[in-house]
Amino acid sequence: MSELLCGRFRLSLARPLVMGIVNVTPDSFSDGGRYDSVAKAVVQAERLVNDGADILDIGGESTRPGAARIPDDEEIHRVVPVLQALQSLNVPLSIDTCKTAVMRAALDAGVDLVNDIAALEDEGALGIVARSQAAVCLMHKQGEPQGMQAAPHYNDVVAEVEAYLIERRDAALAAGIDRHRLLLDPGFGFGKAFEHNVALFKALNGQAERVGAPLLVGVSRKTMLGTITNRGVPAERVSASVAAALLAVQAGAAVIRVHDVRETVDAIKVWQALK
Ligand code: 9MG
Repeated sequence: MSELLCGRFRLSLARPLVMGIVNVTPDSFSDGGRYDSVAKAVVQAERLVNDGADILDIGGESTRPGAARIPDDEEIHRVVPVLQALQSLNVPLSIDTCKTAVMRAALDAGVDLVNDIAALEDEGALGIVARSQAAVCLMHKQGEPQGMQAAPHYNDVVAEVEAYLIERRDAALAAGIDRHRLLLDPGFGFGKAFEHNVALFKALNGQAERVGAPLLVGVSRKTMLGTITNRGVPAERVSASVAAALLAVQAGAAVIRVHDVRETVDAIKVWQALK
């Protein structure tokens, strides 16, 4: 049975894992910055754990399309106190960052997983993670969050995304990261038009085998679901997100990154009992 080596934890992948999102970002696209202080982030994290989250993903810089970048020290200042406060929860903690300096600070604060939308491309990132015990999620994106949705272009989106994931997997392995520490992610909504996201979603079946590592999928409340359901407000996309999460786990996703943990956990339990 496959396992994910994840810092302090060995996580069985015999059932899909639910990663709950904790944004410590004043401009977060779906929660409007309600959890922008340490105390509020901790309350949010505890709620997600009670709702059944297997992993908490803590992010200090918004990655939504058009979001502004913040300096390294500001991001560290936002996330490290939250990571320190959450250590005692005894739940795997993930840091959502693409910056080497933030990874270093988060690893020093005891983080168990590095969730990098830039697949450890920042200078020094591969080495920092290799020297730790943390798991890592390597995600595909085209362009940068500031302008990535302006004109995404692919000749064959599935082939190009999978080739990139294989290239970054091999870079991680070459740096000394054990394959049991790896998750790969096609990166829904990151430099992808609606039709690219649909083609990628329909290709999830068998993708983990093709790219050689378990998949993390994040579609929670994203624009592609708003387009399908005609819901312009992210918070109104909960049912759509649960439906998409179920389809993703049915197609073999190992980890689902979600805002709505309780709803997703219940749906996965029903799927497992009745499938
Ligand atoms: C930070 N973040 C936002 N969306 C994401 C997604 O789809 N995957 C991963 N790994 N991280 C994401």
